[in-house]
Amino acid sequence: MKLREILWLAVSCGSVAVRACAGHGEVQEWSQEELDELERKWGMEWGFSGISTFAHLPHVKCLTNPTEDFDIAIIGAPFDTAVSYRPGARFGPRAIRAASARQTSFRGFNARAGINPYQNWAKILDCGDIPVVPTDNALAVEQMSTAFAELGSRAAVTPSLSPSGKPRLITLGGDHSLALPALRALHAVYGQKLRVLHFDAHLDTWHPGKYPSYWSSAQTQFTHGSMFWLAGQEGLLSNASAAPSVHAGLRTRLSGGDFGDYEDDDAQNWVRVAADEMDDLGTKGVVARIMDVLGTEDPVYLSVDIDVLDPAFAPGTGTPEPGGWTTRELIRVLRGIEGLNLVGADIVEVAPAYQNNGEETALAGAQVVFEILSSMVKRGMVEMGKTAVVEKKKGSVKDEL
Ligand SMILES: *[C@@H]1O[C@H](CO)[C@@H](O)[C@H](O)[C@H]1NC(C)=O
Ligand SMILES: [Mn+2]
Repeated sequence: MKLREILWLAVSCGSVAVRACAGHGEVQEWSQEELDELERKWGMEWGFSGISTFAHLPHVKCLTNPTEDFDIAIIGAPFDTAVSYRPGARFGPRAIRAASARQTSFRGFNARAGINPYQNWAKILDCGDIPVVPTDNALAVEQMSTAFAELGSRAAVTPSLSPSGKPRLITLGGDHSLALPALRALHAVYGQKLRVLHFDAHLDTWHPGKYPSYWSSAQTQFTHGSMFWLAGQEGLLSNASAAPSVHAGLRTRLSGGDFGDYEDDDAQNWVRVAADEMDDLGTKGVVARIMDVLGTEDPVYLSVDIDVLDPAFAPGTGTPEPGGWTTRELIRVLRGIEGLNLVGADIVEVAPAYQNNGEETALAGAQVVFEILSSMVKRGMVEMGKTAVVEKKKGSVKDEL
């Protein structure tokens, strides 16, 4: 190649958007109009196309991009080595992302909520997964705590519409033990004790000694049934009797021959809503019970164990218990509690290996995330003084919900 040609290439290839710079001598810069046209032509994704991120959201590895900002992030924690029964929730984040494929920004209007969380004020990203080690739980907890604290302490893009100006994380689990590192991070970021709303068949406030074994170690203390006990011990949870945390959907068997587990739970400042109360109170009554206790001001961490649903609706989970809520009931309850001041959330215990190809467990998990996103975005709209879109029904009165 002659020197003159090399110089010519250096000049013409210097700009970013050039076509055929080393080819046949034809050089053309791409205008913004042309790039927009390409986007219109090829940028669209069908539900079933594209690389699997949550709801086709942009994917950024936020942990390796410290300057990336967001209002709400989806973050995967593929960790399942603290389970007491079936393992497999490490595949939960992948399954939930795949099951979210029919959530798109262009058809993301939540008719129950009256907003489209994907076309509103909030910048929402899929931040990928924390590379949690599967071979050392002490290290795994340290990794998760560090990752949640790092992401959670960034500045929100829209601080005036986010609690304390901080962005919010929605974690795709993973087994339920990840709530401990999540609460550690929130306690550090907000500098205060947290209240928890916990949907689950199980208490998860069990003293580690409630899993009797001659063989124990520091590591055996940390399980997906003891993490709220541990969080209480560490002083992460509100211990004021006027500001308890709430379990909802309970139907677990208890230890031994009495209600000792409930007494331990009372002593840890929890209020319990049993699964069966759905029959007696209905979704509105369950919502009222929860909101009466938690109110709309205190920061609340929302933790959703998919086993709150009946195994008929969510068989792909680690510790299934018959007699749970339907997916529709859970969705109605989640819509009803949209006034909570949510500072973070998780959806855990989705273990896709234990169900068929219908993806019902992961679909329910993806829907839970959609409802939580809707509530977080709607809460910001309330801060803005804006309201959701109200349906105009022909010849009928808008129903109260
Ligand atoms: C709550 O915990 C703090 C320590 O974090 C302690 O000082 C306080 O007495 C506790 N309050 C109640 C009501 O137990
Ligand atoms: Mn649980």
